[in-house]
Amino acid sequence: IIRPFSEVPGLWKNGLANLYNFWKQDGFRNLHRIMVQNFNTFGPIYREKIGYYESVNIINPEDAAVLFKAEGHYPKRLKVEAWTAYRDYRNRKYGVLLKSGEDWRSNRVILNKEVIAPKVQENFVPLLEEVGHDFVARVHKKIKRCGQNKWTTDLSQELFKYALESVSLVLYGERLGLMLDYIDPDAQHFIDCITLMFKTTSPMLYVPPELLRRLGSKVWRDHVDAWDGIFNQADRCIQNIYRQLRQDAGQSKKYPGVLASLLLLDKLSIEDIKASITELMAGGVDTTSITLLWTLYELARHPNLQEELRAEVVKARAESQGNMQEMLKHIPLVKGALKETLRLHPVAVSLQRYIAEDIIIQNYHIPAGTLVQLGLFAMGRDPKVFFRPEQYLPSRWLRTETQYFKSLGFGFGPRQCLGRRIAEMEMQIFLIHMLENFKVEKQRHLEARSTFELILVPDKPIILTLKPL
Ligand code: HEM
Ligand code: 2DC
Repeated sequence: IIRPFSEVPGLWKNGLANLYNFWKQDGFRNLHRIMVQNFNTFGPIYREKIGYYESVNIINPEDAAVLFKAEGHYPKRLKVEAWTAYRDYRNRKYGVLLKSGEDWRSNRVILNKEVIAPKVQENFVPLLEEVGHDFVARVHKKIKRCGQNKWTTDLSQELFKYALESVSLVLYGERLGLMLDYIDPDAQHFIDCITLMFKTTSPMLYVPPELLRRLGSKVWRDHVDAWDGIFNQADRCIQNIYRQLRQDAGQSKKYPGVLASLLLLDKLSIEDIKASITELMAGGVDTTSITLLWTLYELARHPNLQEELRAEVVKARAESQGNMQEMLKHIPLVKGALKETLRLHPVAVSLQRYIAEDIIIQNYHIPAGTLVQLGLFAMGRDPKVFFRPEQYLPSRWLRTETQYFKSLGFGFGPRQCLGRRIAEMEMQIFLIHMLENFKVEKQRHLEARSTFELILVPDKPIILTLKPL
């Protein structure tokens, strides 16, 4: 027997009261844990309303499959209104991240060809390898300078620079020089702006940004400053390439980067290209760097596993005679480690879709148009979904047991992460280089947890020690 939508358990009748309770529980930073609590209280499906934000939440992989089958031709995520409000306010175009309908699809199809298609991926490998190599050289230098044959530090700033250098090289075909001793202050400002942009977004998920803007609130002003900084820096990079491209018509055979490829392809308007390139540049920093930081943290906590991964990498290097593209096919455990990191420390607390048709989940009828969220953080830690979920076990991804709708860190389907392949290659190449060169250790008492700042990030600095092998 199928039960009506109105009977889905949960607190959805008084959005304002729920917002107040949410705020009392410090929900802005604990969203992921509150979701786990709610699943424990209400079971595998619950309905909620916080402020003006209404959704149905699910946790099972089988239910995720039902959700994604109903996403329709133009999949739509939760609209992050702070992001669209900024663009409306400054009269800037939406990129692929924020577009919808046919406009999204036509842009996404063209971007897929230049960013995610297997054919272009091979162009990225040597670029990412170069940055990985420079990162290792930089760490060796830091170790020498310390004079203790090791380097103990919070690596997050270094990883931000690594990620920005990598994504910029892929997008622009040019180095920013962030692996050098003295770096461009504008690039550092860009990094700080992204962090501020994410941080100031989360409070505005539950209160309309438009309202905050009219009230002249600080969080809105900081948010505008952050995006201004992001757009200004991206504009400078884009202008630079655009000018160069117009000057030397005699093109070299070398791969020119995603931006130049899109300009030469001439299928999207310059304004559309600029909007999406800016999003790719901004989306490519905190996401991969924090995932790498969590991975190093887990490897430091599991020294035996670290040795196992190192052995795999050494063997892969020998088998592929140093050909990186080939090498990437021989590191299943490294790939498993990255999946395992995203299971326990996902970047996105949830995946969401406004469903295009009515569906039935857990025997409840859910009408078309409802915002349905898959609790990605909660799913990754659910013992009904993963055997011994608290254990970091990369090898669980090698087994033949079903992985049906369980590896969703980058989302699913045509609206999944556009940067996925760049991110995966960038992270794999980074780990290869690090494992070949350093041992990673952590302080005995360090226990970090996730905190929600729109994306999930460590709640304290992760101090690691790198020792040359
Ligand atoms: C979208 C995760 C890195 C650019 C997304 C989504 C997730 C995600 C979960 C939403 C997908 C969905 O709704 O199904 C991640 C993770 C990353 C990562 C875990 C790294 C570990 C990157 C990078 C870039 C990027 C490096 C840029 C180079 C984007 C863009 C979208 C997106 C543009 C929106 C796509 C669209 O709406 O069509 N990402 N991401 N991401 N990501 Fe990533
Ligand atoms: C945040 O309740 C929590 O990849 C909300 O690279 C629901 C929600 C909606 C959209 C998600 C967001 C969450 C987390 C950050 C994501 C975003 C879609 C894309 C974005 C997952 C789960 C991200 C980090 C992009 C960001 C690109 C941007 C900076 C230009």
